[in-house]
Amino acid sequence: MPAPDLAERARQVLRANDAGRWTKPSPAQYPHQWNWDSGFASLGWAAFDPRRAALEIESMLGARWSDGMVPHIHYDRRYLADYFPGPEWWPGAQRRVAMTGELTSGISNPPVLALAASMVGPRLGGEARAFYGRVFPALRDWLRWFRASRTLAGSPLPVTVHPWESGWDNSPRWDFLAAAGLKPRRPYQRLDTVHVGATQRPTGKDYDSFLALAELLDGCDYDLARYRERSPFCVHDVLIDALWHRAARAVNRIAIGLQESPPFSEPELEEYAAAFQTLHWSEMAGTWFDVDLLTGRQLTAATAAGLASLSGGLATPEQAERAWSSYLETTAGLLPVPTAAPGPAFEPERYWRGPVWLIVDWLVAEGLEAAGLPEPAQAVRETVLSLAAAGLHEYFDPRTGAPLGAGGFSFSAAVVLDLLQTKGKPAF
Ligand code: 9WN
Repeated sequence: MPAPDLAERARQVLRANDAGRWTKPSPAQYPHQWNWDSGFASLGWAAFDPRRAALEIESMLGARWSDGMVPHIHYDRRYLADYFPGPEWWPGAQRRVAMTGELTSGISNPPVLALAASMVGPRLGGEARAFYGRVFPALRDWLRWFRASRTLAGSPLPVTVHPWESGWDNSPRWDFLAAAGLKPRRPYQRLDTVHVGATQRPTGKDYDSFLALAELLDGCDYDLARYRERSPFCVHDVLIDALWHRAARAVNRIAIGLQESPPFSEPELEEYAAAFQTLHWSEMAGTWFDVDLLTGRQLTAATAAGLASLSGGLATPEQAERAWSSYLETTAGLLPVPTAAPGPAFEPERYWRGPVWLIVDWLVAEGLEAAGLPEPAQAVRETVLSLAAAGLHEYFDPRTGAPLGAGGFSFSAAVVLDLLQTKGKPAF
């Protein structure tokens, strides 16, 4: 499909999903504002309406908690009946919002939003400084929250407490959770299989675990130490950890442009980067893995999370080369980059268990480029554009490229728009 036609289709998706101050991820399936979705969506808006991009970021930050946390869902009161689970599954969250009346979930998301702010700013021309001035304090406080409220003694890396927080809900990365056999106390009715076939969604067992963890977290009043004692799910998520580093560097650059002192010192970032490598890199496998805090072991499911973590800008060129070529080998014959590699856990049509997600490809391409591998980065970007031509869906079958999941998907459209235009310079 010619680039101008694809760009127009992508713009139409964002316009159709525009809820005013934020963008619904998809018209029917996800009617609220999601944190990392808004980060990606802002990159798409920035390609043709930079002020709307700025609003996307600011509206997400408007849902922050008073301790700095920026939640993964910012509920839209108009559509509460259309999505499950609603804010009633996170009652404690509603007491913690900085702005009275906002409704949110009780967990966070990969900090793409901070990185996106540094990419949107340059598109705002003379309005960039004012935009950075408005978003800087909330972005800084959010990143500090990861360090203040989500670390345990002995490591500077944040702890992830829920598969929804990772954004990779039912990935084989989190299959160990099933063994705990969690069930929520309350009965519930899913709505996600109304618009998308059940074979493409998480299973009933997955939902039991997701909801039981939400109850557990809320029951612990979102206190990490208490939650850790009771929960089977406490991990160092390789992608969140990597993106925190990239986001912190972006926020430091924003601070410098505003003539403020950078909130994250060089020694702090260096200590963080060293901890990331020690904890997540596997010399044997040649990639980065998540770590289960309960056992202290790496979770070695063969997924694209390690490759996506290249987007944190923490890899040496040799590591990036190894991680890329080994994943290519294990996923030979499939379109790049399947979220999980063939093996017992691989399900090419089910959500995060194999399909290609364009946002993951975008992150992988960013990371390959940052690690000095522009050719594979370009190949991944071309795959994004050719998959998108088949429909701007939520995810794609890695065998055939067939579009799957919800249609008219904002973050898929957004990364396409970003790739079709010349890159903005980072911050100022
Ligand atoms: C739960 C909105 C979100 C994405 C996630 C994706 C999916 C929600 C769901 O949709 O999760 O947060 O209901 O399945 O897994 O990455 O942010 O697009």
